[in-house]
Amino acid sequence: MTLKFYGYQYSTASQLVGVVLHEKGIPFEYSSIDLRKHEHKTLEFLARQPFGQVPYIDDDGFILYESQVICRYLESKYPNQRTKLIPTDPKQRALFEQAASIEMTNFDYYGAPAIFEVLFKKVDELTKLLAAKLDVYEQILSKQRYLAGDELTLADLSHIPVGTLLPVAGIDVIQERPNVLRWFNGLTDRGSWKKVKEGLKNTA
Ligand SMILES: N[C@@H](CCC(=O)N[C@@H](CS)C(=O)NCC(=O)O)C(=O)O
Repeated sequence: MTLKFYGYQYSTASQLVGVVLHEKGIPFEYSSIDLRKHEHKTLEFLARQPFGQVPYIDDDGFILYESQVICRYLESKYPNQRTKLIPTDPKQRALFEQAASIEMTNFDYYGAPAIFEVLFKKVDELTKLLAAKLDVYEQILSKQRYLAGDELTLADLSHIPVGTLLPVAGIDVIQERPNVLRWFNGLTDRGSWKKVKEGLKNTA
């Protein structure tokens, strides 16, 4: 069955998925979700993408969201089709991961909020958006111990540094949600975090 792609023309995350679909030459059926008409907040949409965001794909019943994850999935499903986007050689792969991390933490991290601020000029908006996302975390963590299931993964640990700074900045989005708080306290109680908090130093 043809892959179904749900996105919005002016959504940067949808644009990236579109670029990758074209690079890989993967045929797709596109459905426009008009954010101005709040089509991404309907119950039908939320049943497929609980964060109420575009894009997501439906690959023969397999629903997937998060643009970077969709792109990685498409590459791993069609590794030899048209443009190769993720190297398999270990060193080349590590350099790719390094570049991907730089994009997320050094480029998108500053660029996206700057654009948002200039275009919408809503200072409180980011906090409101974060709170709405943590409502979904609260639902997820009411059913499982960690974000990817009942086992700890890197995805959980990745939340620790920024998560500990939120209350310092007066943003109490974690403390207000019992399951998120239970999960987060479990992470910050770990010896690894305590050691980092005490100070990074040689262990060898
Ligand atoms: N991390 C997500 C972000 C998706 C995202 O922020 N989508 C925006 C459009 S670019 C959206 O749907 N915004 C509407 C909303 O958050 O309510 C991804 O990469 O797919």
